Amino acid sequence: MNRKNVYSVCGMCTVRCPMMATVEGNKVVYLQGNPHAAGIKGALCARGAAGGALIADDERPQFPMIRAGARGEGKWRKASWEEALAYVAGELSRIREAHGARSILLSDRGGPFRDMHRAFLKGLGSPNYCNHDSACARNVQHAALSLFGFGRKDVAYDYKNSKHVVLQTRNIFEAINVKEVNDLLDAKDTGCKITCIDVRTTVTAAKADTFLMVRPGTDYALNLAVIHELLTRDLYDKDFAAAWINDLDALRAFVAPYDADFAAAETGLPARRIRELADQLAAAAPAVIWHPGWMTARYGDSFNVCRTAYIINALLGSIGAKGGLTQMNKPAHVGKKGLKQLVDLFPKPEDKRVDGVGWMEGRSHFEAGPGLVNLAIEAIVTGQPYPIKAYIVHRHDPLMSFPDTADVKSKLDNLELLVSVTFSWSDTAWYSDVVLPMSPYLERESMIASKAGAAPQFFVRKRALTPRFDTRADWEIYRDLARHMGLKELDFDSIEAIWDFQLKDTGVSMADFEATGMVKLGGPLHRPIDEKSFKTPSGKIEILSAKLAADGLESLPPYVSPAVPPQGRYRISFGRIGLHTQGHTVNNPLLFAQMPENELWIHTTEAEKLGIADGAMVEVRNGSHAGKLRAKVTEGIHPETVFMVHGFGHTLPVESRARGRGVADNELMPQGIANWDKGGGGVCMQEHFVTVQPA
Ligand SMILES: Nc1nc2c(c(=O)[nH]1)N[C@H]1C(S)=C(S)[C@@H](COP(=O)(O)OP(=O)(O)OC[C@H]3O[C@@H](n4cnc5c(=O)[nH]c(N)nc54)[C@H](O)[C@@H]3O)O[C@H]1N2
Ligand SMILES: Nc1nc2c(c(=O)[nH]1)N[C@H]1C(S)=C(S)[C@@H](COP(=O)(O)OP(=O)(O)OC[C@H]3O[C@@H](n4cnc5c(=O)[nH]c(N)nc54)[C@H](O)[C@@H]3O)O[C@H]1N2
Ligand code: SF4
Ligand SMILES: [Mo]
Repeated sequence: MNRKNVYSVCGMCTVRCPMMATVEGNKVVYLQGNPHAAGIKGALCARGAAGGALIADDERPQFPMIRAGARGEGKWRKASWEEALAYVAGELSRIREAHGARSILLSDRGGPFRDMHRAFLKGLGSPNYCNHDSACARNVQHAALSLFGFGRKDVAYDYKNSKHVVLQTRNIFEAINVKEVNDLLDAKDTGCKITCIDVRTTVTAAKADTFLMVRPGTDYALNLAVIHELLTRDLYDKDFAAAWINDLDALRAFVAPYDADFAAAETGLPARRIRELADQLAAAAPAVIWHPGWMTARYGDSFNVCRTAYIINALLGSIGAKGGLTQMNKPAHVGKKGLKQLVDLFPKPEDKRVDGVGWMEGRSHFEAGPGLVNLAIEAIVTGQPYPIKAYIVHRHDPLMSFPDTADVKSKLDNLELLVSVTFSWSDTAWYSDVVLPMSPYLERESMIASKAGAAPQFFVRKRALTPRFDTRADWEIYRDLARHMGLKELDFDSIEAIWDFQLKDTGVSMADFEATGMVKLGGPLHRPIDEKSFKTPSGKIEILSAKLAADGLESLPPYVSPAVPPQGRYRISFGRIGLHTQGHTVNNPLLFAQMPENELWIHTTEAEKLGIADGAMVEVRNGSHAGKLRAKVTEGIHPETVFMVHGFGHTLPVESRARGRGVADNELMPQGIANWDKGGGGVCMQEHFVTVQPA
């Protein structure tokens, strides 16, 4: 049979590594990283390699479905695409007529493939586009914006050239991005030092030169002490600071009381090791990276941890430096035009955002783009500042990614229409009124994506396989919805027509993607910091942010020691594992076989007190929420906390493998969506305490 190689983009997680699928007939023969993509080295991670099992799996939505019973009851009516799309379009039209276009909310997972559905929503006239990020990296994003005026993705981590990388709340070797892993391992081979700061011994801790186990929630104290050391012992980059950092005196005065001894008492680390770290970083500067974190929706002060991490980088002169946080290049930086965007075809909606982001008191410092979906969900209940009646959930599972499923369900109950666009089952899809099943990534093509970097590029996902079931690509789904609703601007006959639209005036044609699946636009280019770099009012790094002040927030709030867990309780902590992506791979046959359930990490001394042996079943509980899983008894976790991998504890009958295996950490955070950080916008998911007992 005819064997061919198709350039695609891995869709097993949000990183979207460029890849190549070898197919024969309509079967996958082999999946690998795109051999032409720098840093990928032809590799996929374990999840990427399991893409074939996703295709083979029958336990995914196979055709459009309209709810026939109560929400979540699992009674469905099979529908044709024509019927399902006409139904959704009819309901959207009705709701728009009754409550205005602004009553329609859409949330997604962010990333480079959003143009079509964002354009659809904007074309309808709604300002309410949100993404998942208040459950993930909003604190990092807002930390970067508050200091630099640009976002977290406007700098790259130049691991390859780095001499010392500090990974704080960042498990880089298990929470995987293939290129990052490769780059950091390469750097390690040539002498780069790694310091890992975590509450437990991860794979990253095992590979690090220095591992600092901190008391959960005390990272802000540690960072303030490092700043104290850098400033009081003149270890910082004075030239960089003089040229580019404002408010250094205020910072100096603020950190005066926070010395290494102070932080030692808070974190449990010896003061000597904190001073040593400052010395090591100063010696390696400016080729250092203090990672500001990724999944930082954890504590009431995570935003301050992110901000101080960036400030440490600034003091070491690593912002813009080789081996530090280098400036990202977009097409314009290498003299090229970017992709033409569908969202630009429509005028900006007149209404203000329902989440209040960008305009409401206390919320004007937040970035409008993706908003804060937790606050939009709150508006579904309160009807303030105005009602939300329809919610399209695209590649997003708010019922699992926000705390307390029942609580979030009760909020969604106020909707007149809930639609899921997804390729797998999820709690949210199961609770929806309509499921519009997307073809998994190997069975669909996507719009051309643009990737910033040292060498910016365009890349494309082509369709490797014909869909096994009656599923569609997202561009087809929204194109057809647009047709039903009279949005002529989005009426494209084919993906080729969309690609041509995107490439107009770029000087690039589809033929240019043939050889490698990518088109390099220029570079690699290293741009040192200049007057145009920082997008703040002063053009410099502003330690004291006027935007934060205008919302009544302190730029340098005093450190508050985290609550010690009440007697008999443990702080909940959670994170990722190399074998799974959030909640949506647990039912993948291959990945399930390798890791069918999560376990509860608990410190040896605590387990002994509770009479729990390694491998024994335990019950973990918070109020009326409880679940049973196996204990992993280890010295390698801080005694104040218990840890579990997120994404388990599935309950849906349509997921025969994942159902009933392990526990959902998000269920142990009662009404936790209401606890969010007013500075950074992230939900504070580790401010919850659980009990543990033998099951
Ligand atoms: N308690 C707790 N909560 C957490 C976390 C935690 O560790 N603990 N982690 C947080 C983090 S870091 C994040 S990023 C969020 C993640 O949570 P979400 O943003 O909800 O992301 P996923 O679970 O990856 O995917 C959501 C749904 O999209 C579907 N999907 C995946 N890929 C595609 C695609 O290409 N197209 C379409 N249409 N659908 C797709 C999946 O099958 C899944 O049903 O959760 C956050 N919430
Ligand atoms: N394999 C895999 N890779 C992924 C994903 C996936 O689902 N699976 N998801 C992707 C996504 S969406 C994201 S956001 C990233 C997340 O990437 P990371 O943020 O690196 O991953 P996490 O595992 O959420 O958290 C990192 C570490 O924080 C630690 N931690 C918890 N509390 C504290 C604390 O108080 N202080 C310190 N210093 N550390 C603490 C946890 O023990 C954990 O090891 O991973 C991405 N990559
Ligand atoms: S990190 Fe792994 S799962 Fe994620 S896109 Fe890359 S290969 Fe796929
Ligand atoms: Mo995330």
